Amino acid sequence: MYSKNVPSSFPKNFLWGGATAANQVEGAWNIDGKGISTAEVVKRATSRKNFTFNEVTKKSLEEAIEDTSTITYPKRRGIDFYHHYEEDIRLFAEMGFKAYRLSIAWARIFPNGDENEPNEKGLVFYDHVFEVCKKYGIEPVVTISHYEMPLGLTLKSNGWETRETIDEFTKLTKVLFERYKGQVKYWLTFNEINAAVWGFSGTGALDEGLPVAQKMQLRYQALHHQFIASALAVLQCHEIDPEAKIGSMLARMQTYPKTPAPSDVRAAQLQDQLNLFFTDVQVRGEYPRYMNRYFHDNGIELEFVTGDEETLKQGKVDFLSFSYYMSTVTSDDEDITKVTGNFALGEANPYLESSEWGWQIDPIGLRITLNELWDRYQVPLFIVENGLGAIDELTADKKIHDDYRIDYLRKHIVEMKEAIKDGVELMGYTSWGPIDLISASTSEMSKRYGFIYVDQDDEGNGSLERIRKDSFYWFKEVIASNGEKL
Ligand code: BGP
Repeated sequence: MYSKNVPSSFPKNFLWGGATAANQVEGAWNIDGKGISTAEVVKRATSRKNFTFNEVTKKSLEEAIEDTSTITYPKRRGIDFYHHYEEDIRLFAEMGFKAYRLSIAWARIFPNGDENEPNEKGLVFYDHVFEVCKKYGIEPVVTISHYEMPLGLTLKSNGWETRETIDEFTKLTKVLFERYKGQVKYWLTFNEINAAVWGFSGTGALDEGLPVAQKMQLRYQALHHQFIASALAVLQCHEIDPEAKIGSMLARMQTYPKTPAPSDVRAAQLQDQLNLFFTDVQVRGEYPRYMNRYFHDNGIELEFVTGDEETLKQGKVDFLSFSYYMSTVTSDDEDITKVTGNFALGEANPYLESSEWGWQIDPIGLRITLNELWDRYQVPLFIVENGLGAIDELTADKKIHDDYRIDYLRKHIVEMKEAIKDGVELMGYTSWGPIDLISASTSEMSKRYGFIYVDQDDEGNGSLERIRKDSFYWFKEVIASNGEKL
């Protein structure tokens, strides 16, 4: 539609806020009836470049079940949000948050995954969290499964490898939609749905020792089960609470060709297709054709049952959310088994700087991505993760001067504004880890993203005191001015 009006900035009802995940903040891993989750058997990394994220084997799992250490398994302790949520949400409100993205610990609701009745104490915890959000006028944005599931389902059905897990998920989502109807307006089904093809943290399935082809066969089949579970959740959600909106969530990585050589450009195009495949299914409601060739070439044969195609068609999402941290460079066809952490780092881009963890910082890439996603799908977009993981220094007078974080966020917000002027429909922005939390890829505490510092080290020592960083005051101004004062 032609119009002379070019939007000048962020829409009035823009959802500014922050995002966390249950297994990275809650702690309280074994109280009030909660069962152990898959995230809680992932060991802490021994070095900064060592991503332990998907490194779970049959043997390490057995050890983890025996071991009650929260030092070896930091996601069991988080930052004790379970007992600090009132204080933490009050701090979010002080910054002016309009939205808070959080996730549900599935094992708090169904401790083993396969019970008939939910654990009431788990549901009550989220009742309280949503009540506090409401008190401050903060809209909860709830991820149903963020890199975890009850470990019981790994032991029983190898996580998402088996189709029965769809029923367990559907049981969970029904309980959630009915219980929180009217309180939660925005739902996301799976965090970074593409994590399924990266291994354990996405699938909850052990696949060590399998030849690559079989491993990928298992992961793509597990993903198919998640697609169906997600589509069924969309249908359920619309039926139970017609006011609610439910979206997909993708780890978006913009890929550039290493050179203008057409073969490199084609390699980058394939990478991009392999990244957008997930949202092609969830937004458009069917598998894209390019995947037929990819599956064929890689010896992958998916099992569909009658009705699956129809379910995908019916269960299209209302909006598309995504995380954006970096871009990548490629010169060759993607080998997805290369991914060890939560992202494939790709090749070095000489035009970009990197974080200490090697993530290449690319604000303009965010504008490119926003344009691409909008052009491709024409559904509202929501950036639900973005931020800089960095080592922060607490000064003697208890300050954190994190101008590097402000710089990162500012540059990304500037590009978001440009994309809005380009015509992109953007609903909101929840930056990752508004309060310091346990890293997903390495389980470190010292990789911090927050506006709020948490006094805890990698071994779990510290008072857990919450301290406002310089970025806290900066982000408060950003929200108060609706993105005008950067
Ligand atoms: C995403 C995850 C988050 C989060 C973030 C930062 O992949 O959805 O859970 O942690 O990345 O990653 P990390 O914690 O590894 O720095």
